[in-house]
Amino acid sequence: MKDFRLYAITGETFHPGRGLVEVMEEAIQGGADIIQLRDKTSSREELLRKAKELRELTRQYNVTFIVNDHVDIAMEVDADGIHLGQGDMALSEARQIVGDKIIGISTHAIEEALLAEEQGADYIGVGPIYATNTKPDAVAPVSLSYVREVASRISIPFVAIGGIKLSNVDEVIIAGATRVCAISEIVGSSDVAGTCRAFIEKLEGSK
Ligand code: TZP
Ligand code: MG
Repeated sequence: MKDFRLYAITGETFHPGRGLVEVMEEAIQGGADIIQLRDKTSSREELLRKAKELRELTRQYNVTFIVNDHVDIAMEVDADGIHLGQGDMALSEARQIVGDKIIGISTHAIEEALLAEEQGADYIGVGPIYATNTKPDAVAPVSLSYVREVASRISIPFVAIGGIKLSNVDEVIIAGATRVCAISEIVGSSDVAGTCRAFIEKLEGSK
């Protein structure tokens, strides 16, 4: 897959009164290089409409587009890939459907990370690093030592997620993350592009 640094996930409750496409376009303009549609409440019809809009936007900017959970919608809009949690469709089953599209897997422990890598995930999520209200059913925060372990033992790209802010990302980077993901800090910002630029600067500075 095309490499990435800043992974922005949608979270419409964090920007009331502002459109989804408008906010995600700002994130891209600030340097986000993967956009994921994550929406646990919309109807299938609504989801499909949003996925089509974000597909069009991401094509325009040549940015990777991932759909969370919904393999069928990812296929229908020709997204670049899908993201699955531990309780979602099995990776092997998903691979049969999506072919060579990107498959990302959420992991919370090294055993899950090693298994995802072995089974052919294209990248893994590592988290939640910190407690977060954005995902009420999230497992307890993993520690920065999990980031260090993944950095030393996993060869596929990994992205740190969960409660990551501009104020705490430095220690995540020091632990070995070269790619980070945020929802509320990015899409809830009054300056979405500026927040993304600030994340990118920190990630660049760590090289
Ligand atoms: N998976 C683990 S934590 C999380 C997801 C989707 C939510 C991250 O949101 P935020 O607002 O960046 O803490
Ligand atoms: Mg899921």
